Amino acid sequence: MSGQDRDPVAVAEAALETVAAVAPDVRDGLPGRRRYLEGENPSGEEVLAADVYADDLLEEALSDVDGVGTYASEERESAVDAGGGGVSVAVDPLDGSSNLKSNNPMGTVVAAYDGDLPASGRDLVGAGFVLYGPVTTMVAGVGAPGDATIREYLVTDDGEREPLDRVDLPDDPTVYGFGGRVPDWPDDFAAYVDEVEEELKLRYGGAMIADVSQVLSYGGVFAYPALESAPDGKLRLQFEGNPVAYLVEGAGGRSSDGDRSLLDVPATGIHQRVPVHVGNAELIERLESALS
Ligand code: FDP
Repeated sequence: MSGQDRDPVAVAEAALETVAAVAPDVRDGLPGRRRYLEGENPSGEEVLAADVYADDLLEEALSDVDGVGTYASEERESAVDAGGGGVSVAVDPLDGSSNLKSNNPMGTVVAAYDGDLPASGRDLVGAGFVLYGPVTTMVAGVGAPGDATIREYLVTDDGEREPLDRVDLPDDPTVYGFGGRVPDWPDDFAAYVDEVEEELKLRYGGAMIADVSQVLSYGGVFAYPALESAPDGKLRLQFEGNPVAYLVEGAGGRSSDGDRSLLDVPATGIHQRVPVHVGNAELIERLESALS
């Protein structure tokens, strides 16, 4: 059986295991790579030496996974052909890397799509993230969206995954975190925030994956919304919006671009941006009403 014929869910599982295996090397490489390099990534952001280092490690390891046909990353303009066909992996090698300067948490995000990129979130066959916090953990699931059980793992120093608990959003939400400058928020979003801050407490750390992890742990809502200056927001659908939607929806929550599940947003480009809102279903329903 050629790699291209391998069960896409098995390929996604192997890709997630590979990301966990590389995570200790990514983490170990951070201390000496906190400086910015010249130039920008395809989204026009500054690039740290650590971004490039993590991207190179992940490209090499994931391209070797039997059944992975394409590797795409936030740090590269175009996808890399890893044999063609099969599963496409889309990776944010260091999500929240501007936190490296202040030594706050960051993550690695991976999305495995059964098909060519750009792909719909409905084509996901697995997704996960590594969180480089006080402890290195992974939150991940495989299968079609809605079928996946989302689980947290401890990532050992050897890059092995030790299963911890199943991840289910707590029913009683407590935290919120919203990106973007307050004067840049559209009025309807700002009105929603006024309501939410009466009920929940602010937790915003500036790395999507760390902020989403707080929502998964405590319940609540995370958003990087549409801004007056950037109607599509900041985050990218293929690398951030879709995998986070897959995980939060799999944990019993909801995702939205303001109107519909992020998984239903048509894919138009590898680096396309999208407003991201994820969290407890009731909070996302209220958000959609506020923005309609
Ligand atoms: P970063 O630019 O540090 O990589 O992916 C982009 C991202 O971080 C997200 O992880 C994070 O949620 C957001 O940008 C933070 O943006 P702000 O600095 O505007 O808060």
